[in-house]
Amino acid sequence: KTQGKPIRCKAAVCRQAGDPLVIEEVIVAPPRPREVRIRVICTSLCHSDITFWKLQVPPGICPRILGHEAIGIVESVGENVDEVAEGDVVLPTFLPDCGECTDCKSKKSNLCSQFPFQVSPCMLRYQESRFTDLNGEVLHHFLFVSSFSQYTVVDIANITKVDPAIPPNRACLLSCGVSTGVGAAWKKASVEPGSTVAIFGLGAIGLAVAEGARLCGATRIIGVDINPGKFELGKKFGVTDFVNSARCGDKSVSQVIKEMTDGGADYCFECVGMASLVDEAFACCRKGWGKTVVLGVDKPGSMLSLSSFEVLHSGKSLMGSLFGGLKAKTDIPVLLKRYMDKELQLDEFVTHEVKFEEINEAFNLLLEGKSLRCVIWM
Ligand code: CXF
Ligand code: ZN
Repeated sequence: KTQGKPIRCKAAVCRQAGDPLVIEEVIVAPPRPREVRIRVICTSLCHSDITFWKLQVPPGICPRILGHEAIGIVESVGENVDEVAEGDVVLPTFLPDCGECTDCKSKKSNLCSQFPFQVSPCMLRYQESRFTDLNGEVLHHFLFVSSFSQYTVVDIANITKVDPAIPPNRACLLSCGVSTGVGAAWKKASVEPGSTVAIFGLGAIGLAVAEGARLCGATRIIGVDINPGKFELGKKFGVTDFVNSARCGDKSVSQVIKEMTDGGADYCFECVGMASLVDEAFACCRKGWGKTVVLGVDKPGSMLSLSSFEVLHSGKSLMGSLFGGLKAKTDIPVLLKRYMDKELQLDEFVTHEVKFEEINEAFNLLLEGKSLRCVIWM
């Protein structure tokens, strides 16, 4: 029995920002009150892992264990945990859902105020790490998940119990990327049947927005990307039209989309993480009722250039969202059921699967734009 004892296992450690991960033996401490130790079954690589892997700041953030899109089995629970038990299949999520605060109790938000979102190097409730290397050096956490380890400790606020019948290499996608995209269309924008949608950036998140919009009954889904090959790919997820933003001539993308849609799209989504594209998306959502949702993660400090006059006169809305506006514990099981009922597509997102030892290959595939989701089997 491992319960209550430290576990020695393998983890892929980011020793230095931007350097290949190093697979090494680590020690994973037992869970403290309101925490759960899970054996990670598989994890998939999300672009945010790459964004933070490259980041040199804050100083002292390395060594750390990245990874936040995963599925696992509960190995043991800390004190005061009755939501899950040993053997349960769970999805960890980076966004806490405490279920107790004003925001978690409201249908209108998924931004917990008891445990506000942060890229913390520690456990949620304690300024501590559960990881050490064999020399006793502390290894930091990432996004409260750190799934690039065969075992990890996650707070109960970041855990959703799921139906074990779903294949793990599909379910893990609902832990971050696909949920974020589908949720943005479904919960944040509330796309209606018959609407026109424009999606800036057809990576996994943009394609998941398309999938969500398709499920909501959107009739026109316009994909915008600089890679023309994304149109064929996008069609699988409901993309009906394509704009190559690198080939718009003297027109701006927003002009092109306004002309295509006779005045603008009902819903626009920015999935690249480029402030100038948020401006473009806002510019081509329809006056009066258009909504623009920001999903992309741009560099800290990048600013929009909207004029207040423009916002006033347009009657449009601009909204941000983390995790697509979804509440993990209530909404992930709904998406999971829709996959089991063959409505929501997940298989199509998985372009690659690798063994844990090949985790750096998963990084290369995503960096080179060759993969949508690469599942890493632990
Ligand atoms: C992101 C969302 C924006 C901040 C960092 C984490 N989510 C997951 O990939
Ligand atoms: Zn992610």
